[in-house]
Amino acid sequence: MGRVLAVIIWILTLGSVALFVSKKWWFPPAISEHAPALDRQFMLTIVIVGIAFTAAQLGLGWAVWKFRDTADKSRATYTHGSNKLEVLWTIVTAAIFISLAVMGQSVWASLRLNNAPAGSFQVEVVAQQFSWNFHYAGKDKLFGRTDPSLIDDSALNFIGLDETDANAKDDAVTSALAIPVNRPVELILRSKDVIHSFWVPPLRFKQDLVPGMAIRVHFTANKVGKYELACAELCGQLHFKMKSYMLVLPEDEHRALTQLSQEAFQAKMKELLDKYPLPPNE
Ligand SMILES: [Cu+2]
Repeated sequence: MGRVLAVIIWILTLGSVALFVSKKWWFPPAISEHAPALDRQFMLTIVIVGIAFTAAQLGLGWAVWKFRDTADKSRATYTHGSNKLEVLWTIVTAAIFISLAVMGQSVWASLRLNNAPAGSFQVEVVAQQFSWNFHYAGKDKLFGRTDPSLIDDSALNFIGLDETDANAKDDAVTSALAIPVNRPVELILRSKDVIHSFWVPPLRFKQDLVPGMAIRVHFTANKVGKYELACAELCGQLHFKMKSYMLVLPEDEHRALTQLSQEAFQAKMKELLDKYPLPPNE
């Protein structure tokens, strides 16, 4: 029985490693400037923990095999273990994990803690149960005033835009996100109710939206196309319906779109969403 268990442990271990090595289920191709650095970091982490996992599980199988029940009825010996070894592997593990965290932190922080580059295209994102609102500043590049007391979902004023504000005249609010290619984009993320999470897997970008906060993040998408955008936070019963699309458009097509006022913007957006197909593997 001990031998069978050992072999099962080894098969399970090698089988799970094979799933990763084969890359049968893997990330979609990346579409952002920071993605290669993030993917490298991910790869480094998974290789290191993969080696540790494999070694530990093969060792477990070896122990199960070696110390299995046999005809030998002699008493087992008690050992307290080795303090030296315990200190050693704790230090080695801590050093590896702290180094990985420090290395990964630089990419993460560069998109969140630094200001967005000058000339970034700004979009205000307002999440709610269970939809996305993207607020564009329009021709004047100034966002119209918003006020929570003006929020009226039945009148389709999901973000409480003050229509009497001059800056709001050319603003547009849509349920899908349109950004320019190869130009930094700054999102200002807010939530009306609970915590949501903005997630576009090919962008390698995920960020929570927290009620009461305006979280600024930035990134640069470098491949034109249509991509799925999901809420990655279980935010309520209809969480599964909280999905939309992100369009990454050529600069001129994007400029033409953002010059349009609300109704024309909506119509054009619909047209563009039909024009661009999803990447084949999605
Ligand atoms: Cu959500």
